[in-house]
Amino acid sequence: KTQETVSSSSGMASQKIKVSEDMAPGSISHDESDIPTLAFPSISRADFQFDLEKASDVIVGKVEEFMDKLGNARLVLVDLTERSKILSLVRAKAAEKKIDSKRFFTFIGDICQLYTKGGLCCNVIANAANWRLKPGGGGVNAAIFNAGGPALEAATKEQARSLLPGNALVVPLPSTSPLYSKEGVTHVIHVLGPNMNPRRPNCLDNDYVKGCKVLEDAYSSLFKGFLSIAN
Ligand code: AR6
Repeated sequence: KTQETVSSSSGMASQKIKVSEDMAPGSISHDESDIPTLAFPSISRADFQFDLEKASDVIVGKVEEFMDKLGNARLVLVDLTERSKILSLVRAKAAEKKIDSKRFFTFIGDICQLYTKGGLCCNVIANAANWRLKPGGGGVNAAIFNAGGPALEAATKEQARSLLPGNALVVPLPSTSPLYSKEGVTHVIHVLGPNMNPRRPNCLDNDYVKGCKVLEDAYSSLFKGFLSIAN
């Protein structure tokens, strides 16, 4: 008996997993939900106004660096619309570097509804947070705290009250959170990226030497945090 699960809302990131009862041990079996998967937004790209080309270079560079540590785990860069420039740039640069598209791919959709709306199973999602780790503020932070409910807010407070730029915080999600019960998300990783927006705290005033370093640190902390859960 063979079943196929196709998870793609866009056709851009088509993942096809075959489930077969007579597969050899060790080959891909089970369904997609068994594969540790981190979905992450492009950190600092919108409200924090980080340069698009530089942000895409940092993402692809860091993904490449972590590829051989992933085992069977997957990394998925998410954005809301098919017009997303960061997704197309990252896809092109990842293809140039011949990064394995089964281990790293892009996906269009709301990071809070990847399973229910997109059919993509992600046990971990990353948040582009603010330094106070507070709900609201717009962007993906508002969406994730809203979807995670009071359980996410309480679990976050238990771990820490603030975050420095370039750092990530792994928060185990209580099963009472709708993100857990509906979407299958067991952990949220808050990440604080560099800020280039003069109207937000700790603005780097276009210092991209520092900015790129902080963004690289942010993705390193994020991917290390994910691997500590996945392995
Ligand atoms: N699903 C997937 N991607 C999203 C979603 C979503 N629901 N919402 C936004 N994005 P941003 P930052 C994408 O602004 O630049 C907040 O106010 C978006 O298109 O969320 O790091 C916090 O409180 C973009 O590609 O994060 C902080 O103060 C990416 O997520 C500040 O914004 C990041 O955009 C952080 O700013």
